[in-house]
Order: sequence, then structure tokens, then C-alpha cells
Amino acid sequence: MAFYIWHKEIILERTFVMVKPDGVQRGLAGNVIARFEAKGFKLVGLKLVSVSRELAEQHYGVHKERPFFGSLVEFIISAPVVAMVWEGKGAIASARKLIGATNPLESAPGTIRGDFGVDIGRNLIHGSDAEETAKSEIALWFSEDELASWEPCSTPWLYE
Ligand code: D4T
Repeated sequence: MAFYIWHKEIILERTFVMVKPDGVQRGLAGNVIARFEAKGFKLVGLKLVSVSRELAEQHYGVHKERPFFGSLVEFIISAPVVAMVWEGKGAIASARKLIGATNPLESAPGTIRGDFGVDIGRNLIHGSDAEETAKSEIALWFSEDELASWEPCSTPWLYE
């Protein structure tokens, strides 16, 4: 996806971000949304989801053989999550930077996990790790008609 400001082509990416049950329970969903908004990304999808076991197992299918798979699935289905799609230049890698390292004790201060977490099994938030995973996770969690098509008035103030 791309758009033009004057003669410059801006390549846009979409990424899937999920505030996990611990983040929702701790009242941090608003803080997460505020950080993505403040960075300059555009919200195109947002919903509170009580995740089914099937969806959790599909989402984390890549970790099926890992020892933490069972507890991870139980955790994700234990309480609602906030599922989101954010769009912008470099959104996939940038979201991962805003989120921080997998283990919150190793995440830099200033990142979401670094500021709010201590345990790897309660690391607050998920973000797609690459273009292909972003595409498949967005399709897994959202239908096309749940994704809004809109133009923020801030666009020319964010992009040169
Ligand atoms: P997600 O996928 O949730 O954004 O996390 P990361 O991309 O940062 O990390 P990951 O895929 O390696 O791990 C997925 C998920 O599993 C939990 N986890 C991970 C855990 O409970 N114990 C562990 O030892 C590991 C490695 C945390 C994130």
C-alpha cells in the first residue's frame, strides 16, 4: 500500500497488535493505544475479543512444540484481549521497538514491556514480527469490513 504527498511515495505497512489479558486486566490498554497514536500510526482496526481456544492455538501455532505453548494458550483465553491493526511507514518493525524485547526484564525502559512488565509469561502485548506474519495475523483476527478506510488530518504533518 502506498500514497503520495507531493511527488514522494510513502510505502505504508499494516501490523497486528494485541494487548494481552494481563494488559487489559491491569488497565493498560489505553496507554498502549496512546503510545501508538502518539508515534504517528493510524488505527484501522480495534476490538475487544474473548479469544477461543481454536483462535489462540492458530495464532500461536508456530510455537506448538515449545514447552510454554500450553500455558500461553491458557493465558490468552483467560480474559479478553484488545486486538488492533495499526498502519504507517515502517509500522511492523517500529511496533516491535515500541513493544520491546520478549522478556520484560530485558526490554529497554521506554518500551511497553520495559515500562510495565517483569515476567516473560505476562509480557502484556503482541506485535507481528514480519510482513508475512502481519498479513496472516490481520486476516486471522479481522474481517475486511472491520478495517476502516479513513484519512487522518495529521498525515501531512507526519510525512514530508
Ligand atoms: P509475541 O509473539 O507474543 O509478540 O512475543 P514475541 O514475538 O516477543 O516472542 P515469541 O514469539 O518468542 O513468544 C511468544 C509468546 O510466548 C511467551 N513466552 C515466550 C513464554 O511464555 N515463555 C517463553 O519462554 C517464551 C520464549 C511470550 C510471548
